[in-house]
Amino acid sequence: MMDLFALSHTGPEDWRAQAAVFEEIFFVFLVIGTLVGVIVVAYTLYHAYKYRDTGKPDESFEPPILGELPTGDEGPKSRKLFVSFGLSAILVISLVVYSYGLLLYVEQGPTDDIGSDAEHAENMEIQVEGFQFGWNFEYPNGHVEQDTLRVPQGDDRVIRLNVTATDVWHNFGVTELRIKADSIPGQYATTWFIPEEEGTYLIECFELCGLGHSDMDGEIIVMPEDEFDEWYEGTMEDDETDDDTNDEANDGNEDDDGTDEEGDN
Ligand SMILES: [Cu+2]
Repeated sequence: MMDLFALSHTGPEDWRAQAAVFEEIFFVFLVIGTLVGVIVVAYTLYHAYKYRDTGKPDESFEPPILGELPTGDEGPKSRKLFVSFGLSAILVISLVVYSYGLLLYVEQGPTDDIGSDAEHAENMEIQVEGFQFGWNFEYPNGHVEQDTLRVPQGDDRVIRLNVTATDVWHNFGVTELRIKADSIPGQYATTWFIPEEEGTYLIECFELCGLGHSDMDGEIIVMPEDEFDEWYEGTMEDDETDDDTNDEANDGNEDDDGTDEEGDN
């Protein structure tokens, strides 16, 4: 079943963002729902009019008898019932199969072999960690950034997020990208997006997690690839410098402590 649907989509030309998938599902249900609604209401009104009380007895009208079961082989009335049941069943089952297929795609993402596919080596996996009250993003090179996730623009790459939390339950969501994942200590939830368009997307926490919950915002910045590369390379140097600075600072503290101890003695 999975092959029939979105998982057979292997190339970027077949990839679709979650937003596009959900918009399509919404559109299909809206159209079918409206169509069914119009038919049902029109049919009801038509019969309300056709069988209205005219004050004269209608000889041809056969009211249903209490306890009468439709058999499907006795005249047009029962056939009508079976046709409407049949059509409803076909409609509902098709919708279930259709949306289930798309949801499998949403769960799985456009491709399984992230990172191992040479053509799309620029796919990226980010570790997301929710805490009271913010988000930490760890890049493949080990660089950690708080509250801002920078990614390179490109409609042929997938950004995969591995979401967890350090303290309490949070929920990582970006409305505009239609992505959401539980952020729970000790558990990993995954979600993904395609950074199709440059821009800034608001990250919010969707699980009431404490006093600072409403300020638990962040942003995803989709930036031009070359700018991103430049920034990303810079992060490695920054991290090295940071480490050095920390080491020096620590050395300094140790010296201070030494002096204090001497003073106490
Ligand atoms: Cu939160």
